[in-house]
Amino acid sequence: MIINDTELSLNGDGRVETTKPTLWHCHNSRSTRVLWTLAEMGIDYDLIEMQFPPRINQPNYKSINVLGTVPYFVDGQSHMTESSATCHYLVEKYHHDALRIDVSHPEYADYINWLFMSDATLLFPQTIVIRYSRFEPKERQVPQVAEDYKLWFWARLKKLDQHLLNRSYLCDNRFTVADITVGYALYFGESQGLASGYSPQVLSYLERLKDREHFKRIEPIGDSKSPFLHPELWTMKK
Ligand SMILES: N[C@@H](CCC(=O)N[C@@H](CS)C(=O)NCC(=O)O)C(=O)O
Repeated sequence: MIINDTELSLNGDGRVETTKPTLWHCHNSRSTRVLWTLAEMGIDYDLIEMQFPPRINQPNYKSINVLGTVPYFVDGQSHMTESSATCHYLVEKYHHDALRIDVSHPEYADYINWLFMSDATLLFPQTIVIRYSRFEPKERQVPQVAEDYKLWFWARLKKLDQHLLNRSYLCDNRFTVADITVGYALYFGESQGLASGYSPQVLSYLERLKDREHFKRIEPIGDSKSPFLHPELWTMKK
């Protein structure tokens, strides 16, 4: 259910309290990973939609999440700020075997490697590209840095290129949260105009993921508050 976070209260330690698993989300941001996982799992949750960047646009957000970033996720006493870790937490905590790989499985190391790689290696360089080509005011943009990190991102896709030559999904021949976390990094890159560096097998993998019913359902959530889609909402440069 979509709620307003003014409906939530803080406990004695100043931490926000929720009655259900609750996600703070901005359209197209990394919180998409968590939203997609919640949808695939079919569990009940609350959602707070915000305008990006929330540290500027969402009143009091930093009193809930001191980093001011998305996602922010609360489940009982658990408070999380890392998107891929939150997906991992969800499938473990709720024993969602269809989306997880067990530690005893021969591909477990691969699985956990993809989960970590999805943000540290595949998403991080993209944030440098968009910061120095779009987010910063014109006089602070650095085309050389943006170009270098675009090439850096494309080079880091080599392992995925190889891996997908004879596979439809990353692990155990089936869709798991590793596909959600890596798939989101590819989806974000595509939305930022970086898909021209994707190999044919990466492009068809991304199409396969975007064709999932749950992804199609969650993808538009919060789009009316997106400054990427509605540039008049852009406040980062003020
Ligand atoms: N490593 C974190 C990064 C979280 C993060 O930096 N999120 C971005 C959106 S994708 C954000 O909130 N940026 C706004 C800001 O830095 O103010 C994760 O995987 O969730």
